[in-house]
Amino acid sequence: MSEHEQWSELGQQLRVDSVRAAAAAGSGHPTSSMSAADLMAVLLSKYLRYDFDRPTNPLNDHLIFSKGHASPLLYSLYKAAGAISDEELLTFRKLGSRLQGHPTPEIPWVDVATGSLGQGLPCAVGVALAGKRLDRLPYRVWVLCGDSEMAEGSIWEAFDHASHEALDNLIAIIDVNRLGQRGETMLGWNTAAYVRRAEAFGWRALEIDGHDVAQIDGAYQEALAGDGQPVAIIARTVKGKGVQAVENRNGFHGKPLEDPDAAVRELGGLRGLTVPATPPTDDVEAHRFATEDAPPTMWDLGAKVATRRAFGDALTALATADGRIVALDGEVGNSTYAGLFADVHPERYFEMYIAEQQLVATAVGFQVRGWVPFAATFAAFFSRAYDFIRMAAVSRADVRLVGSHCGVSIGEDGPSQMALEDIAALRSVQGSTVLYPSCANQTAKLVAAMVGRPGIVYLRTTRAATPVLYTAEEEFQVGGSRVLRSSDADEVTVVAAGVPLSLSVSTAEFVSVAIASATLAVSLLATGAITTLPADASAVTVSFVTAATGEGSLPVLTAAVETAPVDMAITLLTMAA
Ligand SMILES: Cc1ncc(C[n+]2csc(CCOP(=O)(O)OP(=O)(O)O)c2C)c(N)n1
Repeated sequence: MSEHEQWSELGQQLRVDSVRAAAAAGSGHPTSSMSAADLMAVLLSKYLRYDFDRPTNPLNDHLIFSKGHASPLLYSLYKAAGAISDEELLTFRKLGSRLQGHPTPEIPWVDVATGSLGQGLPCAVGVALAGKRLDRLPYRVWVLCGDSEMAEGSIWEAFDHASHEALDNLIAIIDVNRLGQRGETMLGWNTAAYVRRAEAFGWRALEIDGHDVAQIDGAYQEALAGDGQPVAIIARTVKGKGVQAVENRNGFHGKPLEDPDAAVRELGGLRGLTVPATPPTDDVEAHRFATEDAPPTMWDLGAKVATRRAFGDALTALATADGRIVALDGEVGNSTYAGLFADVHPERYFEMYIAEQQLVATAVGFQVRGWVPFAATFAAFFSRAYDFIRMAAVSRADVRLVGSHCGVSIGEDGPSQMALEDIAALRSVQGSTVLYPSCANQTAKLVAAMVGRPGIVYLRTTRAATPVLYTAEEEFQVGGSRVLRSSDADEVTVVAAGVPLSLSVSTAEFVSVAIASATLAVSLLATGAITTLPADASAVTVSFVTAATGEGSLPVLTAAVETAPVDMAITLLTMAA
């Protein structure tokens, strides 16, 4: 059998196995798998450098299915590579199987969870960028995209960044099968339009017939030219290719084939081909950044320092001693103070411009390769990347996010710049940690704690300078709380963090004196690290309480809140007065 015939045979096997997997599951996306089978057959047979026995090999290529619903194809490829058995393939989508409906890194050869379309390519940009500027290794990043998926804005953030960073180690294979979920895609088979768009974004575009193995081979060969440009292979394909009942027909997306046995016969029956991928052989080690001891950052009690500034100083010092730490920012580094990091560690700093989805996706890509990314922007703007954060949690990614300008205290900039929902939004992400430091010394301690903490770890920082409340020697336990001050006369407990805590501190002195007639005194319980409500916050949760006096009259208490219950605060204060 000629090489080309072998590739075509493998393509048919991948189709057969995709049909069988979906049939066994009673669900799945066989037709989306069948269109890209030949593209994957040639990739596995000749181009993918991958050691399936050692997925952590730093030299391995990366293969990311941005169209994650084509998981039957990916798992069939794993079977063809000898990585999983036929028996396991048929556990697809069953409870307890690692072969879930959409790929996740529970499978050792999967880098990032996909299935929310428009995310695989941006994450791949992160991996490819790590290859170029951090690891400095010759691995390539291959990405399979759907054509309907190309309507996602995040795809074009990825295109933009990949060419800006000259990622010629990135190859996007676009499976232009004309159909999406409910019908024809925006561009149908107008492959020329994809070519023009890719080229306009600074990519090299190669247009091919995605079922002609010779053309596929030629395109992959050309894609490896390494001329400073990322490559888009625009492959015209047929959805459901090989089975007449579904081929190029609408209405069969995301459904197992009605007669899988007939389909397998039509595809030429079962095959037992095993095509082990070629493991990488380069003799080169991943780059490591030089480190040196750095004194921890600290501030004097009572000094006024914004926690965003403390974050910038603390991270910069930590990175001097820890070469794994990298920083990214969404074109606001002079506001978040991530820019301080850029001044000292320019090689490990990444300007992501105003592209928050790509900002988070790049961080996810970096951690795939073991780097420790801190991604910063205004806290409010992480909401633009919320689905990337949600999917990063599905990936079990270790990503540190730092959002500045949180809460109403940013004042005159107005609500468009204020993060008000961020505590609730980030805390509801599975396995997340939300940190809200109250002073500079505490910020430094929490930034250090973020380095080794798994999952999505979010630090919200404040624009305004607030007093240093804790000494640099104090230690903080994530999830803990402590009593800042209290007395036997206390009737109310104020639980607060961040700006509300510093306001409460100044208010507490005033309240206990000013309304002594009402015998109200306040004890302060500070939560430096909000993970859940602190177990010892048995009293009342009030975000913050400010007091104001009317001239010559009794004190007027006003409750102001950032994210917590206004009614509760007002009721509490009314009762007290
Ligand atoms: C962000 C997002 N929106 C919608 C979906 C639902 N969905 C799953 S597959 C699909 C169609 C994808 O079409 P295409 O990218 O052309 O891939 P094909 O299946 O045709 O290969 C849609 C809309 C999704 N998974 N993610």
